[in-house]
Amino acid sequence: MITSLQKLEKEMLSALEKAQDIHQLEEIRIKYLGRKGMLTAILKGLKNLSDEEKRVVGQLANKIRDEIERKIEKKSTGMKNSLLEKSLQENWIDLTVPGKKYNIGHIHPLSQMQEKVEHIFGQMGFAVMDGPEIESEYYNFEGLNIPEHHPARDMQDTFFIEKNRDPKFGRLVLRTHTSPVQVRTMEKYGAPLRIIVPGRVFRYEATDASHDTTFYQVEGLMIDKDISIASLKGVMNEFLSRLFDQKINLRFRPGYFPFVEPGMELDLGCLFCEGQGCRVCKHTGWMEFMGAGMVHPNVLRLGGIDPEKFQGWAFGFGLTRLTMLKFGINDIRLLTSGDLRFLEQF
Ligand code: FA5
Repeated sequence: MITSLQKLEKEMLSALEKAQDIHQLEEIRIKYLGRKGMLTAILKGLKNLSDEEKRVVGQLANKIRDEIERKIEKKSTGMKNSLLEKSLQENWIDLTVPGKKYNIGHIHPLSQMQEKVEHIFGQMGFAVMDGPEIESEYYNFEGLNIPEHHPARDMQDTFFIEKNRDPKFGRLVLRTHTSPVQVRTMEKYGAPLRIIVPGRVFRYEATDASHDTTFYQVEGLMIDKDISIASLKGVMNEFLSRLFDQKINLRFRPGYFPFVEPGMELDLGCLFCEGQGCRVCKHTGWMEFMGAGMVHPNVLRLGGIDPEKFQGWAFGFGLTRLTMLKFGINDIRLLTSGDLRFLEQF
C-alpha cells in the first residue's frame, strides 16, 4: 500500500511538472484528488485496514494529498499571475489619456433664426401657429381668393402630388406659402387674432443663389377692430430693430397679392451699404423683404369672419432669406445642403 502510494505521488508530481496551463492543472486535480480520484479511492479503502496500518497509510496519504494540493495551488497562482501580466502588457490602457471628444450637434441656423423670430413676436403678444406642409388646393389657393384659372396662380409654381380632385378641396399640393394657415386659423379661432406661422414651403423653381425649391417663410396675421397698416409698420419696425440690434429703415410700396387689398411689398434699407447702394441691393439702397397688405374681405368671409366688423393685415417674409442676411450667407442652397463644413460655422 505504501509503495503504491509513493508511486502515485511520483506520478502526480511528474504530471504536475508537465502541466502547461490552468486547464491541465484542473484535470490533474480531478484525476487524483477529485471525488472519484485515485488518491481519494485509496483514502476510502483505509477502512479495510488494521488500526495500525490505517494510522501509517492514512498519515502518508493525507501528507501526499496536502502536498499535491499545495503544489497545484502554487502553480495555478503562478500561472494566473503570468496570464494577467501578459494580458496587461498586451492590452495596456493608459488611464491618463484624455477621453475621445464626441461632436454633439447644434441648432441649425434656420432654426436659430426661427427661435429668435418666435421670441420677439411672442413678446409682442403673437401666438405661434402651425399648419400642414401637404396642403389642399383649396387652402393654398381658393381660400386665399385665388380661383382655379386666375393668372395669379402662375406666381407660385406648385408641386401637385395628387391627380384626383376633391369637389371642395381640390388636389393635394406641397404648400407654396404659409398663407393657407391664415384661413385655417380664422376658421378655427375666429376674430380677434394675432399670430405668426413659421414653416417650410415648396416651389417648383429653378434654383440659384437666392432661390430654392424648399425654403422657410413666416406668415403674420393680425385681425381686430380698427386695425391699419400703421400698426403693421410699428410691429415690423420693432421686430427688425430687435432682430438686427440696430435701427432699420423700412419702405412700403404697392404690390399685388390676391389675398390682400391694398397689397404692398416691404423693403429694408440695405444692411450691407446702409442705403448708399451696393451689389447686394443692386445699387438701389433697398432690399425686398416681404409681401403684406390688408386682408381681403373675401378671405375674411371665407375664414368665417365678418369684414364689416373686423379687419386686419397679413404679411409673409422669407425666413431663409432673413437668415442669409443675418449670417452673411451668399448662397441659399448651402442651408439645405447638410454640409457640415458650412453648418459648423454657426
Ligand atoms: C408670398 O408667398 C405671400 N404668401 C406673402 C404674403 C403674405 C403677401 C401675406 C401678403 C400677405 P412671395 O411669393 O413674394 O409671397 O414670397 C414671400 C417671400 O418668400 C419672398 O419675399 C422671399 O423672401 C421668399 N421667397 C419666395 N420665393 C423664394 C424662393 N424660391 N427661395 C427662397 N425664398 C423665396
